[in-house]
Amino acid sequence: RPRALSGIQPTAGSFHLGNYLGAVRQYVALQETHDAFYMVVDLHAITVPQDPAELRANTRTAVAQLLAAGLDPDRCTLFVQSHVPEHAQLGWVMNCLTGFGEASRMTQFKDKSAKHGANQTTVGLFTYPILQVADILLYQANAVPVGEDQRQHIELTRDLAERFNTRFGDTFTVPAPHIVRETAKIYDLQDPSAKMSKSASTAKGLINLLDEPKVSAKKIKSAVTDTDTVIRFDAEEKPGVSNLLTIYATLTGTTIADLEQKYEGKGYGALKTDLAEVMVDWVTPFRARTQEYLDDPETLDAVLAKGAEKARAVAAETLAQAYEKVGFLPAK
Ligand code: AQP
Repeated sequence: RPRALSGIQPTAGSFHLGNYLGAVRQYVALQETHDAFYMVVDLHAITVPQDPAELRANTRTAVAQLLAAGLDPDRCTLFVQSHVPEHAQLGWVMNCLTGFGEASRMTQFKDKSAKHGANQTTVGLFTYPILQVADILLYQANAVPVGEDQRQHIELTRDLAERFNTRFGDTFTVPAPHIVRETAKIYDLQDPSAKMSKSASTAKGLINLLDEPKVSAKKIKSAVTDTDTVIRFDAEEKPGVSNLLTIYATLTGTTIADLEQKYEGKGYGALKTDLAEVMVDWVTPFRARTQEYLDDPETLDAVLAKGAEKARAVAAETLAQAYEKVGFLPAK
């Protein structure tokens, strides 16, 4: 089986709809076809200021949501990044292989550092894509399910894997991004030209999966569309309506063409009312399942202990090879 690897941050208490449709849904699908490793990337979460107690709670909530979304610990390896120290260890090696200019070209860093300001921007935020390279290469992953915003980081991963292999001999699998075009970028409900994002979206533009269902329904109903009245998919001319159609089709397993037909001659109000209902029907059981996992900390801890053990077995082997290749003296 090919390997898949991906990670999700525990920075907010709740995943948002973009995280789910762009990434987590693909995690669930790939556990059927791949030897899949998924982790909650707490090391990445401290690249911006964090409250320790909140980080611990959010890490648990992230794991509970991944389970609620359909990850099955018997079919994939689910773990917390900091439980596998090899990430930080290989991260250092990768830091030493990356050009400063190369790292400076990461657009996500440019956006985030501009937002935080020079004094609030840590070196950790700068090198976070390089730690992500180590995250992926440790597992010799073939496929990395992510949203469009991560494409550049996967390119960096490929470059560094190839660079290491060329310089030191074949060591790492060169991974490919697994980006599902239709849902690769879910847009802000209030600004359909921007990505739905936990840090950049306004509260009304962002659907948090763990919010009260009626709050999410209201956000759908007040989504920005356009002054036209026809319901059809056109990402250029009608980004707001197209975003709603994408969300609707994906959550219900229908096609956009079917939806266009269903809403022929109907107004935006009808589409929004129905999608709001779809949203409520989806988030209600999702929230309940998440809560069930949170209410059972022993099971959750057992899942993570088993996941960390499985992950470490793979990560330790890769790290040992990489350490040997770069010339570190083996510890006796
Ligand atoms: N709007 C989106 N559409 C599709 N996929 C998305 N992802 C994020 N936003 C969208 C994907 O979700 C996965 C987890 O992302 P993360 O843990 O790195 O979270 P993030 O990138 O911090 O989420 P945000 O909201 O994008 O945070 P900020 O605002 O801080 O940048 C990734 O695979 C990502 O592609």
